Amino acid sequence: MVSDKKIALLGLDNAGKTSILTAMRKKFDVPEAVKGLKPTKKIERSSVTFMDHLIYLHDFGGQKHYMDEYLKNKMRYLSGIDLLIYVIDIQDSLRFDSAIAYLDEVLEFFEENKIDAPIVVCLHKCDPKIGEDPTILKNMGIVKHRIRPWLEKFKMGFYKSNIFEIHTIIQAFSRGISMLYTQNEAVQKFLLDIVDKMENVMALLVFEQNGIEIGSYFLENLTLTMKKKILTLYEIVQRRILDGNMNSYEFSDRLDWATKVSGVIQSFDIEGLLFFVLLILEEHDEAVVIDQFNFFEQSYNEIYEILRGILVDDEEKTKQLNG
Ligand SMILES: Nc1nc2c(ncn2[C@@H]2O[C@H](COP(=O)(O)OP(=O)(O)O)[C@@H](O)[C@H]2O)c(=O)[nH]1
Ligand SMILES: [Mg+2]
Repeated sequence: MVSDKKIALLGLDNAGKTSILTAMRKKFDVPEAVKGLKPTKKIERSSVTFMDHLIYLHDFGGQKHYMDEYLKNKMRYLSGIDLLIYVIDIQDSLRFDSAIAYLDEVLEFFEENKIDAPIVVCLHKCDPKIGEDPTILKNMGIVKHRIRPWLEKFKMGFYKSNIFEIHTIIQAFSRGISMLYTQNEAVQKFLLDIVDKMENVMALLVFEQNGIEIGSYFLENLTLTMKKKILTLYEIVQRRILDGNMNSYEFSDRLDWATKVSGVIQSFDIEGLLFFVLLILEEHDEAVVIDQFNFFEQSYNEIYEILRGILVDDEEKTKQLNG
């Protein structure tokens, strides 16, 4: 049984919703059946596959008359949502009031109807060149501050995104989607446990085959540039083991001119789905690195079982696998 999840993408018009969906479509496989839908009028539907789940994306048009209609018929449009992705144009400070009022209305509805969906807030159009711009930083501060009261009531995360760096969008979606699967907490806990027992770990990341992050650990104080470099390295070595038909690949590289690292990527084939685990160690003498890699290798069985656990997230599947 495939369990479908309903993901809603909401925000004012011009926030960037359709662009985000387009970016996701490029990245993920879209079943033929849902291609060729009409452009954003009321709700544009699309879907992506994540692990063995088909996830529907609903792009609610953000124009005023459509918004009013959703808000009038909230039950119809908003019930049954498993994950809300709310997009705010972080450059458009003149419309923060309306953007936040719209989100408030939706979340009040969730609250009244006990809809316990996690929420991803995309601080969108945070373009590569303006991420550190004082105006943009101030805008982000304002938006976060205004939304903050909801943090007590919902699982919620803020993510900077822009369409020029697709990984920012993938990351926001991944985090949101991973919040849908409680088992991911097991992955996260495992990562932290093992990092605790090791030395020199700079990053430990788990991805599924579409590039969706299942769990991650980054050493505190890593700069954004270093994290980006690690994610780029991930893409390169993942491609390398796929192209080379390998299960595992060890490498060395630099995160910047001063920081050398050693890394290993290992793939896991679980029920026909591929998962990748990437470990990045701060450079050390070879014996120490080998020792750490060996230690890490001993946990592969456990990783396998935990990842398998993610796939088995309904009773029927449990029975199917056990029987
Ligand atoms: N600078 C910038 N522009 C963006 C970004 N994402 C979307 N846009 C632009 O914002 C406009 C509105 O985007 P669209 O996806 O149609 O918004 P929607 O109404 O929410 O679906 C378009 O001109 C996009 O090219 C982004 O990350 N940065
Ligand atoms: Mg649109």
